Amino acid sequence: MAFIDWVLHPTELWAAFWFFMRHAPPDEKTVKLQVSGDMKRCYDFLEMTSRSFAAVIQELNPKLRDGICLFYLVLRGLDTIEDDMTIPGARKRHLLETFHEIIYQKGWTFKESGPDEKDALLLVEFDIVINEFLRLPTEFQDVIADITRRMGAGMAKYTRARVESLEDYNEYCHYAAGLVGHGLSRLFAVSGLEDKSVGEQLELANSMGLFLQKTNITRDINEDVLDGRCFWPKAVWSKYADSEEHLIDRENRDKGMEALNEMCTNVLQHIPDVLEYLNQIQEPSVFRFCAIPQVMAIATIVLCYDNSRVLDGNVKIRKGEALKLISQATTLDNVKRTFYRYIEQLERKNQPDNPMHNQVAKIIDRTKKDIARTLKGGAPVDFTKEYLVLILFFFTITTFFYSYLTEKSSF
Ligand code: D9A
Repeated sequence: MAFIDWVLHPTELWAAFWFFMRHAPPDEKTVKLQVSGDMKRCYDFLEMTSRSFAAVIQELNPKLRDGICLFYLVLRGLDTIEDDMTIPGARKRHLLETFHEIIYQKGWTFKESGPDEKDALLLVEFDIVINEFLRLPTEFQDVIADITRRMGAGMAKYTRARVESLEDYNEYCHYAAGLVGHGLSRLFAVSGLEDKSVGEQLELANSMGLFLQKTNITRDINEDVLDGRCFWPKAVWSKYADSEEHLIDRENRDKGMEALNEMCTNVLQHIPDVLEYLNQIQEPSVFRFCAIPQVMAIATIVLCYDNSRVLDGNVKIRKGEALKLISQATTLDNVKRTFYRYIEQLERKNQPDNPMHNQVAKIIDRTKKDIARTLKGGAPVDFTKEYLVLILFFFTITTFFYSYLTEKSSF
């Protein structure tokens, strides 16, 4: 992150300072220290697959931590096989459809991953994950195996089917992410840390997955098309382009932007379910585990809206912004304030001449009303601007005063 970014975003500088104070080694080490042998190796894998998210999983309540760590690694294993374009179709479908049995096979490993698979090592040493999976309480194993079976079958279907309609799009995202929301919600309930109704409200849990998955699919269009795959539903992009390549083509940029904005609008429809899901969660470490990816997603989708850079390459939110989001994802009210702030940012980006303007304006109004109605103290007021003016004011005063003093002393 460039120096200017920190100067322009002082609140993120503070958040970064707070984050590193809280996460300075050796505290993370203490967690690993408490686990040994294969489970320690599993936390190493977790760090390798996603550093930032690994920290959030390691802060989970001990009743859930190992179970969710292993669920994450089983899903990452399945994902690595699905993403691997070097595995022949029939072999890949067989692996995806039987992965829910493979996780019970002691000693199973997989050494056929393609050279570009970043999590290939996880599959090479997957026998270690299986050892620890088999040590989990059976009710945890049952949930993980059930979700792995249904996700594997869904992914196998879409290895030979394309995402044509909006229904296909919702179905594919259900298999790839909605089921993760289902599985986690059932583990939260099984652990006794959350009410059992959380494990039953699966429509809300599904939306938690769809909001994240659709944000990633919308953001990664350039990378996916260049890799020869596309998860944007044809029913959407074919209105604006003759092919996936034409969609990201600079020659066709205006139409490409209309497609991008329609995809962003599709993601925003899941916001009410996301906030209602988070409203159920009582246990603080579970709340943060659920809230952090969601606030990252709202920041990312607002960044993608009407942003031509998405069609040219990978856009990401600033590191400082991510740390600020993590530091503020502590309570439901704070998360609502974060959503409100980004919805206001979206409102500033939503130009009247944008074909999606009216649809997005409706979602903005409804979301602001919902949040203002349920938030203590009503609609949040964003003091950042005032804060900046204040800083500037003091800066000028002190420089003026300093130059006056130095001048006086030189006489
Ligand atoms: C999640 Cl166990 C994911 N996915 C994520 C991460 O969050 C969700 C994969 C496995 C698990 C959990 C997640 C977290 C908390 C509650 C959830 C939930 O539901 C109630 O899933 C719906 O992205 C992957 C899917 C979206 C496919 C589900 C967050 C994560 N973020 C990465 C950044 C990124 O863009 O991948 O992994 C990271 O921080 O490195």
